[in-house]
Amino acid sequence: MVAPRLILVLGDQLSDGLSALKAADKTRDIVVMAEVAGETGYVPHHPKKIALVLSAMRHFALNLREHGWTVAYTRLDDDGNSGSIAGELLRRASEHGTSEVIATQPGEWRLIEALEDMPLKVRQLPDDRFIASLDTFNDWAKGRRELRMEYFYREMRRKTGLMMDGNDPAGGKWNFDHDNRKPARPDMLRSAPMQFTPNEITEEVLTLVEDLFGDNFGTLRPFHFAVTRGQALRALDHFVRYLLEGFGDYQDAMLQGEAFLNHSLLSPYINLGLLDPLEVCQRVETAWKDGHVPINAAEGFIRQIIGWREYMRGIYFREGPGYTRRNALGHRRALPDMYWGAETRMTCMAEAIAQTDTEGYAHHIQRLMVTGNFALLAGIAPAEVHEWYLSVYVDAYEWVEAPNVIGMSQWADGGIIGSKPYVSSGNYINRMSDYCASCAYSVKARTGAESCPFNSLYWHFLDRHRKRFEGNPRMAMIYRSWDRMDEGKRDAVLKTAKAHLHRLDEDGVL
Ligand code: FAD
Ligand code: DLZ
Ligand code: SF4
Repeated sequence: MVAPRLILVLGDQLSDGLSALKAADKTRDIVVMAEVAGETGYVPHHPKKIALVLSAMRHFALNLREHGWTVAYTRLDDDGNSGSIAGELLRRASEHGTSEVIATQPGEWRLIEALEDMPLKVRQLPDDRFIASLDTFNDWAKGRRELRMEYFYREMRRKTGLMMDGNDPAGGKWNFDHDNRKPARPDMLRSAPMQFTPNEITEEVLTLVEDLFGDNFGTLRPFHFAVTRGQALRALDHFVRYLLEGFGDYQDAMLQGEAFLNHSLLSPYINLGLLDPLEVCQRVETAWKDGHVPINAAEGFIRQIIGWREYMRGIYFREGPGYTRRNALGHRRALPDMYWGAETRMTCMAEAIAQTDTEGYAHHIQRLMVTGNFALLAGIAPAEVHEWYLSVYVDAYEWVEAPNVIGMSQWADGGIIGSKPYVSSGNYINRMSDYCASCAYSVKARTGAESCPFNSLYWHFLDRHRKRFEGNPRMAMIYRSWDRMDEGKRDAVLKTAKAHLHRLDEDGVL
């Protein structure tokens, strides 16, 4: 008899069409899936994230078995669980008398290297659940002085044909962002993302996670995520029907007590492999073609997926394993306790972090312009910021989290992703949200203990990194305004920033 091969399916590879499954022979091979401490513990993941991954894995394994696959599944609390993916492969290899493994390339260098180092014959196939292969991305990037997402996105529109009129973009423009970015109105009625009641399998996982990870940051219950492809498809349908219409208009808005607004909450499902990015975009395109949603909503949404998501992955793999250690601005401050829930008087930070705790979710602008902006202005070590984001969001996997944090948010890669840092004073947050009206700090003030910390920290950041940024044409105007301020005022702003930072270091909160 020919020895079976082991077919590795990781927790975020839950796709029927996974390249490792496509290369396998159902009648001969054994699918290996393993809940292991190495994966549940490489960062202190939010309990909702662990529960989502484990429950989705168990459902996926069940489905594979129903379709005739032999699955060797290890539960986290099984006796003999070796604690790592490599250990489980070795255990199964010895059990089944084989030394051959077929895997789909993991989304993290750490695991790619672990598979390469194994004393088994491991074949890592490309992960083709993306629109651009890594070769396609590298070909696009080769020889370019700047890797701007917008140009990559246009290539992806051409490649997929999404919202194209022949060779031209539908509606005559590639990008409708000037119609977007409206602030939210508190009286807007909108539906919430779809919620699912946990079944027996999920309940069992929730109890396990409660026991083992109850001390991690984040609230486990209530748990309403989709854990199967069928449920994820229903969540997609719900988003397209009820929320997509306002997606473009309100994608940058922030509102107290409203975690989701018009956002899709689909990233957890796409990243797990339950939804295919192209099918999601095609569904959105159809809604636009059928006249159910405006062009700015459909184009804005599709750009996030075939543009930003694909681009981020390309950068992560192009830049190599050292990317998460980059620190172009030399930031060294420890991550303050505020990020782990210590009570803060800053309403914007309190809102973003509280919903991160309860939901394992914050939308893009909260991640970028509230928690990310604050960390950058305050000079927090990017590696600590990276670890926080990787831990606390249910959709966080290194291939997508690291370029968003190290590159886009913290400018720690020295400008590969962003030509200038995403920094702003409190003004931006005030414009896009209703946070400032109920904040203990004054968004109108730049100096004094009660002034909005973003205001003085913004200038402190620009002043301390002047050498780096003053030659950047996109930042020249800002430096001119700083220089036009009278010297006494500038000193007072910098003194206020230092006082805020001192308090942050002393108390861990502002
Ligand atoms: P929507 O607002 O509904 O957007 C639709 C989809 O577009 C998302 O589901 C997602 O698949 C995709 N998307 C949008 N923006 C991005 C982006 N910048 N990069 C990649 N995909 C994007 N996204 C993750 O999936 N995992 C992360 O760990 C992650 N960390 C982030 C950290 C920071 C500091 C920042 C600024 C952004 C991060 N993002 C991350 C990107 C983005 O914030 C999330 O994809 C989005 O908030 C997910 O919520 P949603 O599904 O409701 O998105
Ligand atoms: C995130 C995660 C968690 C929490 N647990 C597991 C697990 O027990 N077993 C597994 O195969 N995968 C898990 N994952 C997903 C992996 O961490 C993910 O595959 C890698 O980080 C690569 O993206
Ligand atoms: Fe945030 Fe400043 Fe507004 Fe307070 S005043 S909510 S700290 S931006």
